[in-house]
Amino acid sequence: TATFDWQDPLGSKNLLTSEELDIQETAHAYCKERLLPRVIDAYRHEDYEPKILREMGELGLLGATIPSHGCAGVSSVASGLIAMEVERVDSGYRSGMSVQSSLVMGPIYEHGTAEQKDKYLPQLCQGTMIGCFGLTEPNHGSDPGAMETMARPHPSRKGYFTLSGSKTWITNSPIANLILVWAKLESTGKIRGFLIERDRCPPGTLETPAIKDKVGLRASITGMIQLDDCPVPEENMLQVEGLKGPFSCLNSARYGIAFGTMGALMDCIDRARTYSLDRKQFNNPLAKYQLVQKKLSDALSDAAYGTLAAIQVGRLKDQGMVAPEMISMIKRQNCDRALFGARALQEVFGGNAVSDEYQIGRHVANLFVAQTYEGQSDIHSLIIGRGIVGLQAFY
Ligand code: TGC
Ligand code: FAD
Repeated sequence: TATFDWQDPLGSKNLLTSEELDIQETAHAYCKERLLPRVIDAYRHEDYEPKILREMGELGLLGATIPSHGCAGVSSVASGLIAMEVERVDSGYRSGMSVQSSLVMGPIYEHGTAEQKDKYLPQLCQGTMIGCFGLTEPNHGSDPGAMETMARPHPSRKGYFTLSGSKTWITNSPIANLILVWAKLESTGKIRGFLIERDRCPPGTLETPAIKDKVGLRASITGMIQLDDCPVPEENMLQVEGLKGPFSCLNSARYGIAFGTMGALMDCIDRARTYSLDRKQFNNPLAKYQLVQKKLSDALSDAAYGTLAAIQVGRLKDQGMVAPEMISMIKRQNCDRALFGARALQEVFGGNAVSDEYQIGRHVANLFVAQTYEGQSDIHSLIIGRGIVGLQAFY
């Protein structure tokens, strides 16, 4: 008979190929040796080192599902396992990687011209160029279709547009060289994607101030994008029209979050298990008490179910059989359960949970953000609800 392995309770490793297991091992070793030692200081000081993306690039972790331009061309499940290992350390590090991979390289690969792919993908893949994805605006978050950022024909330069408007809560924007902005074309009212190269922007037309003093995701860098008649050549437009442009890429990014949050939850379980075995009250280790075991059981069951669901959806994704509602289901469920589990396990640490040395509070604060960005959980409830009854409840 098989023995129960709490680190892989439902035997999900049986569903992985040897290549996927190797990729997970490579990512795990990097995260443990290079990211984990940095994270407490990075989180304390809101310090994101851009060289992290270069390190990830060297290991082939960026844009990993893309099969060309120097990228690794691995399965969706393998990319999910990378997200899981990175988020086991910190959601902020996964966030920086997700944006680069799914939200900048993804749209260029899916909707870019051959010239755009050749120009940007190799540098993005190596992490020598950093990208960001600007969809959310100060007045339009859950409802990006109502965006105000506008692209107009340049008044004097033929073949150019000017972009005006502002985006907020944009991961990587203060350090990005390549800024993907979704804006409405004034002539058609249709949403288009524009690749803005920071170096080519005249002074005063592009600002990307950082948003400081965050209470979560402090190990990633977040900022605004402020555009004031910023000139962008027509050749830097993506070849897709409408909201399906940003949303087609969000499917991959949301998939990465669904898988990644299971890494954060597993780290909470691991830390709470160790702590509860070491810490004694009333002459017994905390781990001996039923209420503590229930918290561990609940969280581990959620992590096991969430991981299996993410593997299944990844397999369907690679067969071209994934519906957006499936992605919404695992994004919502895994974020909600990871946040719930992390919050319950925080209690196991008692007062020590308040010290950042125990690392549990960091996951709780981060997982609130994971539940919020790329469609807050209630928004995903409505996407799933629309899939069930065929009626949309957004407006
Ligand atoms: P709706 O009418 O539903 O759709 C408009 C068009 O878009 C298409 N579409 C999709 N296509 C592919 N995949 C999807 N998941 C899609 N969802 C929608 C749809 O087919 C339609 O196409 P067409 O050709 O018919 O025009 O649009 P709506 O305006 O009613 O949308 C409502 C809603 C709520 C579903 C949507 O706006 C939504 O999901 N809101 C959440 C906002 C969001 O996710 N923002 C993400 C910002 S980026 C971010 O957070 C990055 S954090 C990164 C990090 O640090 O890790
Ligand atoms: P709102 O849309 O104002 O929603 C507030 C609340 O109202 C939510 O609980 C929501 O579920 C609820 N709500 C809204 N509409 C409805 C409705 N119809 N029915 C029921 N409830 C509703 N965006 C980017 O474009 N790029 C990025 O790189 C990026 N990175 C981010 C990084 C961080 C750290 C954070 C915090 C956010 C980031 N975002 C990014 C923005 C993120 O996607 C938005 O915060 C998110 O989409 C929610 O939008 P909002 O904050 O404007 O909330």
